[in-house]
Amino acid sequence: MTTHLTHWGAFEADSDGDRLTAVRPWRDDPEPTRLIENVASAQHHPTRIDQPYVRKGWLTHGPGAPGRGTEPFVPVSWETALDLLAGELGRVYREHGAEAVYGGSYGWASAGRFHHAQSQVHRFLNCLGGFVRHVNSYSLGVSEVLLPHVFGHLGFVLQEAMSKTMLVRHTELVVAFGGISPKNSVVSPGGVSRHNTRGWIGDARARGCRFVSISPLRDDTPAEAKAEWLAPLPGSDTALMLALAQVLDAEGLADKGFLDRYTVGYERFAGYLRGETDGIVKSPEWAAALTGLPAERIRSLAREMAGARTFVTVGWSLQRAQYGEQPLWMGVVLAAMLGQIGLPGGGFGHGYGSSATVGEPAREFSPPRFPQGHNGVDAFIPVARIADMLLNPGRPFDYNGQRLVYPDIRLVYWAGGNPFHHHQDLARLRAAFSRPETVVVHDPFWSSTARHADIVLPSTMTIERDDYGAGENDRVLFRMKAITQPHAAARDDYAIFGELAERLGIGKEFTEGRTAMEWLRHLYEDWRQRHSGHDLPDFDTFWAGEQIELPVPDPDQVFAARFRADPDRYPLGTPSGKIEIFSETIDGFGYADCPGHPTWLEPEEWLGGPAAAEFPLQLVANQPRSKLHSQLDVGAFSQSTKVRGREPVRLHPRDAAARDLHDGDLVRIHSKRGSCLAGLIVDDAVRPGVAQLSTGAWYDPDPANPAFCRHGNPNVLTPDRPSSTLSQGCTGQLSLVEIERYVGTLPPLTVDKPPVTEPEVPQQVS
Ligand SMILES: Nc1nc2c(c(=O)[nH]1)N[C@H]1C(S)=C(S)[C@@H](COP(=O)(O)OP(=O)(O)OC[C@H]3O[C@@H](n4cnc5c(=O)[nH]c(N)nc54)[C@H](O)[C@@H]3O)O[C@H]1N2
Ligand SMILES: Nc1nc2c(c(=O)[nH]1)N[C@H]1C(S)=C(S)[C@@H](COP(=O)(O)OP(=O)(O)OC[C@H]3O[C@@H](n4cnc5c(=O)[nH]c(N)nc54)[C@H](O)[C@@H]3O)O[C@H]1N2
Ligand SMILES: [Mo]
Repeated sequence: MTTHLTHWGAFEADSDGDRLTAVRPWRDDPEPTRLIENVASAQHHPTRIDQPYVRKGWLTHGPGAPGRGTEPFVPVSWETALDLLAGELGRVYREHGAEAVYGGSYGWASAGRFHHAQSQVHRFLNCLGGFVRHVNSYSLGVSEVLLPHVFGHLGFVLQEAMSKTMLVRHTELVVAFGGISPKNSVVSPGGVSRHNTRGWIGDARARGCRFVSISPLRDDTPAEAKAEWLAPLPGSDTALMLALAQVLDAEGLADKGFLDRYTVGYERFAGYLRGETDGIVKSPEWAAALTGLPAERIRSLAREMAGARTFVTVGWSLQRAQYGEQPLWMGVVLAAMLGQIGLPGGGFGHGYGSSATVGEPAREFSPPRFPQGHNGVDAFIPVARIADMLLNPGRPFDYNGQRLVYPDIRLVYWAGGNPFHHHQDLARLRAAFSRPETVVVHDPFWSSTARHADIVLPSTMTIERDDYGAGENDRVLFRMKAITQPHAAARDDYAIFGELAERLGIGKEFTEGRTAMEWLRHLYEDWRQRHSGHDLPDFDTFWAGEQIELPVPDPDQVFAARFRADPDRYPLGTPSGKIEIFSETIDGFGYADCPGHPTWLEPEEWLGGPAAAEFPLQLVANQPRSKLHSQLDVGAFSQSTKVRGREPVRLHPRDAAARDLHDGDLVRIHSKRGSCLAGLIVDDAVRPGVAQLSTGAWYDPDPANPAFCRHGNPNVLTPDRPSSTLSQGCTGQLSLVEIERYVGTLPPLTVDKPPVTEPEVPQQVS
């Protein structure tokens, strides 16, 4: 048995050289996940890319030929593919410069830190002169921009977060906005060694800690919490938090001492709470009308929070929405008013349950990394502005106090991500993807993005190559030795870039003369030397073993303890060094969609607004429980959750009955942007008025209508609307839809098979 690591956990496997013959969870994992079942079952699925392909029109007519996403692919040899691609890269860099190449290549790729596809493509393009990059993520697009203004860098909030051990020992009340999701906390970028969500929650509960889960889904918090479930209208959390704050303010429960010493701008904000600025007191009665929660429960909850060691956690999903700054900022303000930031088990957290990482104490140092080199291009976009950029070259836009301009992109290079999974309004994205002259994709699978490329190169999966990896903040570094040979003609991304680099005359810069195994040894030994005080095994010993534990200086980490002890010596990373309840900087930008303090702003698409008349259901497009994003959707565990082969959508019994819908029905979901098929599950764990359809079903567009997905990808429904001018983040989580029974013949899926191919044509002279 060989131990191996994925983003969703470690496993042990046997193989016959070609496929995994037995897979079981890593022996040290107390809460293994069924996601590991997807790996072996997907490895040789027909949707694995077996060899290089070029889109027919591109091959025949050259760069810029129309038909991307609809034409057949022509299989070509590696030699032909690499020659064509090297020629095209040379042309674009020569004729248009590095500013014409988008290499953001956002996406999770796979665990394993050397073969991390995004690092590989960045290093490669940097050797060619650089590329237009992205900043921020789909995960935390608002947090990354907002927190430095009001609380300190995101890394501070996540890496120095309160240890779960301290919640287990000290917390009396956890108030979790967005829940503490048992499905999401199985995952961490780079991997997870020991899953522990149910464990720590069960232990805290056994000691007497109470949990209040504020979320549209009852199962957003594990049963072990025995949580009280409050389900305000999705998108209304800011109103709820404001009312909690108003009670604290009005009843003298706000911690004045804390506010004076550690925050700025409370009085200005309190004027808004009290209705002095707009004539509206943000009372529980006011919030009851917006959230649908009883005013009395809001009032009593505020008093309970003030009377206990309380931990406020705001899930990442709340900021993946229009005006996503507001609930996050308001969560910080609420915790500040309670005055427990910096105390064991009290204060504020961001995303307990959003990732296995949050609440794991910081490691003394991170695992080795593959250097990405220097990017010679200044131009960038906030990651979720991809379609805007491709559709509007030269157009100015605002972001975080800056005025920027969209570059004119001729070539898009993607390795390790799937924009036709992650982006919103896929029909619009498809129109945007028709603009560049050339789109290149590396992927192990015929992902939706690979199907929208011109040059498609097959990558290996991690089980087919040697690597090592550890999750963000995870304390175990795993050896990830190849368990099988590569599928068909698939190659490592590193090998592909190495060959391209040779052809483009940058071979030495890119590879530095090393094979992949030589890189692993070099990076590891260099890292070991930098941490020589730590008795790390040499590379050969590590490679002969299986994993090593990384040192953790303070397992019982208390968030912001130093700041609390001495705010002058350990100021926060904000302009004032304190928590900014009012931000002069943000106020100075003058953005109507993000004022100078947390504010209730009514979203365009929520159940409390006029748009709900036409589309009366709130779609929650959250993360899938049976896979990571779109990865391995063809795998056994993911497939076992489908309803008649389509992605499941959950609806409350009341909403199903009102539409005469029944469990197991095929339904059509539609929004202002588009529509999709899905299979219905009727479930009272869903708040009335809410439809939950997770992301991840591979986009299977109707050939005549790209806005209709036959499989159930919610991103044909979601709007491509920025969170705000400040952050320009993704807002995929919430949108408005309607659902009806699907009548008519069921169109077969095509995305579970490889795309149409045509026999090899004679090689062109390029
Ligand atoms: N509506 C809505 N949309 C959302 C969200 C939401 O909440 N709602 N959430 C967003 C969030 S938080 C995120 S992070 C994104 C995730 O979006 P992505 O990270 O883009 O999604 P993945 O499916 O993980 O894409 C990874 C791709 O890399 C490929 N891959 C894996 N290993 C390798 C490798 O070694 N080499 C190469 N070349 N390729 C590899 C996989 O096959 C897959 O196609 O989605 C976002 N989209
Ligand atoms: N199994 C699995 N785990 C994953 C991932 C995956 O794809 N699969 N993806 C990983 C990634 S990349 C990320 S970024 C994290 C994301 O972590 P999160 O953002 O926390 O995950 P989501 O599942 O999108 O949302 C969590 C819950 O928030 C609730 N919610 C939605 N809108 C609102 C609202 O307005 N108010 C309140 N109170 N609650 C709301 C929804 O019911 C939803 O189930 O998850 C990670 N974990
Ligand atoms: Mo994410």
